[in-house]
Amino acid sequence: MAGNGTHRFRRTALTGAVLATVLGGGAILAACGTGGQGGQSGPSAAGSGPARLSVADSYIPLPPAGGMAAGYLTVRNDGGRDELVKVTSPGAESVTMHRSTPSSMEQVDSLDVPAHGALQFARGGTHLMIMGWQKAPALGDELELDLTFAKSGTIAVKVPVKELTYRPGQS
Ligand SMILES: [Cu+2]
Repeated sequence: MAGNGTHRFRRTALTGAVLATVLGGGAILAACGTGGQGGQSGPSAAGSGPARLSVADSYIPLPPAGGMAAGYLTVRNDGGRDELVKVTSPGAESVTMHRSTPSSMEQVDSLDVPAHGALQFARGGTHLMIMGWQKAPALGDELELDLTFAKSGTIAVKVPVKELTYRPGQS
């Protein structure tokens, strides 16, 4: 019974919204900004649902002299927004998130995973810095990275060590 009432109310609200659009485009944006009118906005808005994450194209180019290595991967998201807040590895002392700037790079504390989008690490852009390897990396090794997200918890991925010149899409 209550459900029916809600449905009917929604339909009425929608009709009103369409009418407002026809009458003047600005009205809708203004309504979104204030929020909460009639108790119908908020939780069901696009992009606010749970994040649905998967990790693809992960690799670590073999560092020339062991020691410090970079790591790259793509976090895909078929749901609402999330945030990568920490990366650790059982096989390395420290993993940090870096962003390249035109002249150098800077460490960042978190990285946005946009709703229905992707967080992409790539050469010359956002990357991981992996230091203090327990065992010097070699071609064909895999390093576990534990990616912790603000909402989705921790996702563990096994990242392969590839040739220094490797790019995703090559084998
Ligand atoms: Cu860096």
